[in-house]
Amino acid sequence: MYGGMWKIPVPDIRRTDLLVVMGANPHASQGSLLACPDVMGEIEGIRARGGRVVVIDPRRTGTADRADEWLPIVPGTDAALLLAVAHVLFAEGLVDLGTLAGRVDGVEAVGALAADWPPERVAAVTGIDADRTRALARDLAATERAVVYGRIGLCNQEFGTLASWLVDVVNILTGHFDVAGGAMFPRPAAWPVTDLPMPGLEGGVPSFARWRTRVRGAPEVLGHVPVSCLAEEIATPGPGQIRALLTVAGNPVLSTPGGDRLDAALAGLDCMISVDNYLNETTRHAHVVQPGLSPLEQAHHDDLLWLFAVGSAARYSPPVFPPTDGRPHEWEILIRLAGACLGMPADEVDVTGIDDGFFDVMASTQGLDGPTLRARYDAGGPERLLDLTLRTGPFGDRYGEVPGGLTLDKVKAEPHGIHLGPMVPRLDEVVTTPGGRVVLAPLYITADVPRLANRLDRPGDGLVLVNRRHLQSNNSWMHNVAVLVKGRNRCTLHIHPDDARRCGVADGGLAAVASTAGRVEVPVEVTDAIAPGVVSLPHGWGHDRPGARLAVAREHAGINSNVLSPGDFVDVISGNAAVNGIPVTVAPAG
Ligand SMILES: Nc1nc2c(c(=O)[nH]1)N[C@H]1C(S)=C(S)[C@@H](COP(=O)(O)OP(=O)(O)OC[C@H]3O[C@@H](n4cnc5c(=O)[nH]c(N)nc54)[C@H](O)[C@@H]3O)O[C@H]1N2
Ligand SMILES: Nc1nc2c(c(=O)[nH]1)N[C@H]1C(S)=C(S)[C@@H](COP(=O)(O)OP(=O)(O)OC[C@H]3O[C@@H](n4cnc5c(=O)[nH]c(N)nc54)[C@H](O)[C@@H]3O)O[C@H]1N2
Ligand SMILES: [Mo]
Repeated sequence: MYGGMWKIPVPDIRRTDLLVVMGANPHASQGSLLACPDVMGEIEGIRARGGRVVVIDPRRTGTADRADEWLPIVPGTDAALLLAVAHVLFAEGLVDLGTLAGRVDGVEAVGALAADWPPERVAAVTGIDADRTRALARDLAATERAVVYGRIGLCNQEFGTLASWLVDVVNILTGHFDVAGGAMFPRPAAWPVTDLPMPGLEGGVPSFARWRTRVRGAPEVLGHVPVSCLAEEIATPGPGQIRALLTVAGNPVLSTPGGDRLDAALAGLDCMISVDNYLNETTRHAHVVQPGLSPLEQAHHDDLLWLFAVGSAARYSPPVFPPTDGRPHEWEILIRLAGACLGMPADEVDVTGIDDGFFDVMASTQGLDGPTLRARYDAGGPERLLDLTLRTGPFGDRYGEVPGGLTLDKVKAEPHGIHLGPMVPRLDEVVTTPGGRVVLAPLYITADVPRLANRLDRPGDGLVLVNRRHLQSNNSWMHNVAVLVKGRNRCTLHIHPDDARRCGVADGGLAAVASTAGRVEVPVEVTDAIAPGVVSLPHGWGHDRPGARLAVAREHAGINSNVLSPGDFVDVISGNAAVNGIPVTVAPAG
């Protein structure tokens, strides 16, 4: 739509008057692709200034509890709801692109698609009244500062691409795009590595399915294939079989669909190297583990998340503790591994040379000569790169050309960081499609609408499983910290009282949950904070594998919910796993 996969708009929650949250729970996650200090305080601020917050989620989350309205939706049907919203916008003449007028291609194409999706057609499937859908469309159109925000519950589902695309479509059709209070492209002080041109996106035009996976034939998307293919690619013999694996800060045995099958497959690799601080469910299979320094032993300036921050700012944190045992920094480990993967003996890799070369590439994208610039620095590594990206970023001093501009030294002198203002319109700068126009209706995406139409005719699924996050977990890796796991067991099945009664399970009892992929036994928590027909489990638990060195986590093991995620239940056009909306059965265990 905009010429690159990292061009992701974020909701301007500090200035909006109507926030529609779909499939996100900032109360737990603290904001996803939405970096904002005190994110819930800002969301409550919308109501405090007379605005409104609507949460569309199958669960009544902590965010929904603080909103004006909770609309429980049937999992996986958000794309249908949003197409109906678009339908109303066109049918009632409410489309108004605002500042984007004349800069968007494909508006008519979206109108033609949406014509077939009146709210009445989808209400029975989404569970949201046609009248409510119409009112939502009218409110979005009539509110000067309004925005729809969709996150992981929207993309990690069966129609993830369509739903995520339609969030932007609705924001654009209602004129709430690239303007204050709408969806905007943030402006990081230090430009991130994601600004580099992407292979496979030359000229801003993506091509897909340039190759397919060996076993299942899944199409490549921007160089990626579904991680749910990994176990079969390792386990299936033949030419092209994966025999070596490098993991960096990932725990896919717990985080990916069919994690139990991946667990078994990893044991058969010829070579596995993990860069990780913990010996956990995944890294226990590694032949070599390279622990980087702890985050507290390293300096920090974020490279990625400022790209999704509601304001511009820069902040540098020095290490809290000096590293004690002379271990290398993670960036050195990674450069050495990269060299080794290219066939160099690990101890002969020219770490300094590769670091210099990378600096030169980064400098050249700014029209600067790397070797000349490097002569100004005493040392290489991340801080030299950070100084470069700050100084050549939107607030930088461009090495003296812009007096008073930012440098790393200036940022270091302000331990609490430097505020650089709210988001500003920057469509022209960001969009790199041919002609610099927003491609509102990419064919690759719109061709998926018939699959969604088929979903409308599918009989009801019975119970479906969705995911939930908790403030005190971070995916799988906070569970070995005693203070974060003490108290009530959080790895429980949430189920509505009506469903509990029907399935014969009781609060505090043990339930057997089964899908086509697997089966787990898990304690039950009966709650009305979930829609009937939906159950929920958190992911990232299941710390009972032998060989992991996680003594605290083992005491609070829980179950791996991804045993229930079928690897072939994917959002077909992205290949991304649907870990939400999985059909399951629930019965008393034993
Ligand atoms: N404390 C904490 N913070 C985290 C993380 C963590 O594990 N713990 N993880 C980090 C990561 S990696 C990410 S990606 C972000 C994610 O951050 P968020 O996107 O805010 O993720 P969740 O909190 O999982 O909220 C997703 C919501 O989607 C709902 N949902 C499920 N299926 C559907 C559906 O079909 N439709 C709709 N409308 N809703 C649905 C779920 O009920 C859930 O409330 O959080 C990050 N922050
Ligand atoms: N069912 C279900 N599955 C999901 C999701 C869901 O909502 N539901 N969410 C999905 C999402 S959005 C995501 S992002 C993935 C997350 O999946 P993963 O990224 O695989 O999971 P994490 O638990 O975050 O793994 C982080 C790893 O980094 C290590 N680590 C921590 N700090 C450091 C460090 O400083 N350096 C290094 N090198 N390693 C470190 C930890 O020990 C851990 O092994 O899970 C996905 N899986
Ligand atoms: Mo994530």
